[in-house]
Amino acid sequence: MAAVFRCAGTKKPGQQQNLDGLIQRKVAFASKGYTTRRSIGRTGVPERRKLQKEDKMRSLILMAAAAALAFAGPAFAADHQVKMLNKGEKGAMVFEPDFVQAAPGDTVTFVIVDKGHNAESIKGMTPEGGEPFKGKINEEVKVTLDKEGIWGVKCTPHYGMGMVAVIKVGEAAVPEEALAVKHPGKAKTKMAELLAQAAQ
Ligand SMILES: [Cu+2]
Repeated sequence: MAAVFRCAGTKKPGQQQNLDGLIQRKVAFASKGYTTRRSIGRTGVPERRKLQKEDKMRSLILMAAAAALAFAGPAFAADHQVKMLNKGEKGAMVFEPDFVQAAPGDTVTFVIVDKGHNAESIKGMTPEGGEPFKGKINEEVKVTLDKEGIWGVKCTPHYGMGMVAVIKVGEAAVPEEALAVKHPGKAKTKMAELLAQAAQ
């Protein structure tokens, strides 16, 4: 309010009235919660709408920036979907894809597409501290990959037919223990290929 008195001496009576009116409008705006950071023109309502619009725009921009930060951050976890199929690009009885590169904190979901499959972690092929899992036949399994390392996964009834998959979490090396695991039938060569891929 100090400005009012400072200006008053230099204003003619009419101008003083205008100034008083302006102050009153500012006070009215302030009491309604509107900003008084900038001068408010004679046309009260359109100016107020303009300010509201600008405030809305500002908060939208802030929200967009916050969302962009959240998505760009390393904490954003992905869900990798692995289909269980009777026939896939690589032949009969397959996980597709059969190799997944994941980041710690990601999840992998074994999706039921065809009946008669399951997803089970292979003994000796789990990251240190990783919780082994075993889905029932026709059960969708979602696993949280919170530990870096290598997961070997099999479909129990089709293990010997080579229905296996490897999930690599982070930049882990393939441990000797995982390389030493014995696999039946076609899973033997299939797993050797997948572990070679994981070692790259
Ligand atoms: Cu299967």
